Amino acid sequence: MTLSIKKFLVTGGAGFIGGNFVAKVLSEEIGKVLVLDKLTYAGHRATLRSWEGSPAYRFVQGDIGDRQLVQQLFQEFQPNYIVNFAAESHVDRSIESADDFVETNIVGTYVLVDEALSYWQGLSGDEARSFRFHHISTDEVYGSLGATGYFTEQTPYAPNSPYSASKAASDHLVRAYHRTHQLPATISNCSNNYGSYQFPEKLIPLALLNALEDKPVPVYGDGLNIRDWLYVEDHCEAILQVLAHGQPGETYNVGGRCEMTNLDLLHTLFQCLKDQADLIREHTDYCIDVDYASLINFVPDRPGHDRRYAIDTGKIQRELGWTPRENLRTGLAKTVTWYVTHLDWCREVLKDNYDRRRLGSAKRTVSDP
Ligand code: NAD
Ligand code: TDX
Repeated sequence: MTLSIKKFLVTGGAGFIGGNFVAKVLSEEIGKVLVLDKLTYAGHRATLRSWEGSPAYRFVQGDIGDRQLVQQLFQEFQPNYIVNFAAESHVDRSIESADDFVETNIVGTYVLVDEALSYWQGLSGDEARSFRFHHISTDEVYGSLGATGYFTEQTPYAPNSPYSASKAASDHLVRAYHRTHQLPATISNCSNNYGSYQFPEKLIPLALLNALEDKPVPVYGDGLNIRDWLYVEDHCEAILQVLAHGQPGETYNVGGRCEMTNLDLLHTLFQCLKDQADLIREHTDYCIDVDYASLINFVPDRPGHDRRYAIDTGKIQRELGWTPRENLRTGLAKTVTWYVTHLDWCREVLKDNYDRRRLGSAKRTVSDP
């Protein structure tokens, strides 16, 4: 895609989608990037290592809720685009405690959008006209679908987890800053992403590592919950299209047009592992004669587990010409190759952070803090 060289302030750029977005902007020489990231358990400098030393890239460790820091970075860097990926992103963790979700997703987004307004009001001419604040959100704000139908941009919000409720609140704040103050803001609500650099707490990387290590793969409930899977690089391209051609005040739904039950997804993943047995043999000590399907381990369901998500991508397709390039087979094949050849990254990000145990499995009781 074509954009004149721009300055992108990317929050949450050391995370999964943000890291892929930074890689796209820098490798395709679309712009300069300043990453602001708190480096929580989910954010890692290792994800951005290839860019260290590049004159087009700068990293600052900090919180989007730190008003003084945010103000200072806006003034120093003078971004054309602010892209807000920073968030607590894991539903299971939000079941254990929603504190960080409220703090970052709601309060942090409020501080960021509020400071973006002051910054934008200080711009003039073309700089002011072309400035965009883009907020990354999720299809989970729409709640759960029955057997039929799709989420459109008109679907009423009905979030069911503390995570999706906090994302819904942040979407409302961004939208309100456009309606009330005319801040040129856009929002995208995307379905489940997969690809390189995803922290191994989410279904695909967790199942992939467990299967490689011949460990049980936990499947919540009956495994028939449906998600709409999108390869992360397709999501990053959609974001660039929204920045370049999206209308301020608009929301764009982004999805893979790839609905799958969790069980079907896992069987497809296992087939990809089988297909890449030679690569696994070459890069690891793991046994490749594993009956991966036998590792499936049904465990108690996630409380409040949404049954089905499916995105109608008609608007972004019609108005911005975006469609996903990868299908699940090609995207998963790339993902398996990436993880098998980046097990050092997995070890580094998991170390002292997360042992891949089940999170958020039980409803909280009165005695819980
Ligand atoms: P992630 O958990 O991998 O990364 C989040 C990043 O934000 C981390 O680098 C973390 O350190 C950083 N961060 C957290 N709190 C911060 C704070 N207070 N200040 C600054 N940085 C902070 O998440 P992800 O999967 O890359 O998701 C990115 C965004 O996309 C999120 O807003 C998420 O809600 C949204 N989203 C994710 C998916 C998905 O499938 N992963 C789908 C749709 C939307
Ligand atoms: O071990 C598991 N077993 C399992 O059956 C895990 C981690 C998940 N699941 C199920 C729950 C979901 O139905 O797999 C499905 C996918 O789960 P996650 O990977 O946790 O993703 P999900 O809860 O669908 O949310 C993701 O997509 C939307 C991201 O984490 C969100 O940030 C994004 O907004």
